[in-house]
Amino acid sequence: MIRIIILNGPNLNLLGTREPGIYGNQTLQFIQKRLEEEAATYRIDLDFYQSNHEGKLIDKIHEAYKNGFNGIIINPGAFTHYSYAIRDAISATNIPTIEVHLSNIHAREEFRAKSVIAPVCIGQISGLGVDAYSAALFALHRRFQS
Ligand code: CA2
Repeated sequence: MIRIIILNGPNLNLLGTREPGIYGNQTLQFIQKRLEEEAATYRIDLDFYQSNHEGKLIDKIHEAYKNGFNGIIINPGAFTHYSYAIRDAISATNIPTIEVHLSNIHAREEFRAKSVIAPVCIGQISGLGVDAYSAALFALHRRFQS
């Protein structure tokens, strides 16, 4: 069975409670449930994890490698823009990874347009709200479909 982990970075635990104009009004728990339903239709085994801590996200990437996960979907939050440590973890483990963003990072402040993570990912999906995660899951499903 294909195993995929969805990682969410800092402040994404606040989803649905603040700034609905930018990030929508769905909570992270709701998003998780929706993605678990979609994963089940693809027969994908899905893990879901959120942390506000850079090192914990890196530990999860290492764990995914040790446990033979096939793919990663990551919304690194603001770490997107400056975490060379998360970038190195993805690059070192070489697990096919898709970077996702709820908002369009190219249509906001200038500092958000730059991702230091995207160059080590197989793709980046930004600006489609929760559908960014669904699109990433679909893309990984297609990639591993035999
Ligand atoms: O658009 C995205 O998904 C981001 O990764 C979200 C990050 C931001 O730093 C990135 O530039 C783009 C921030 C997540 C903050 O989430 C909140 C959710 C609700 C209320 C406040 C913040």
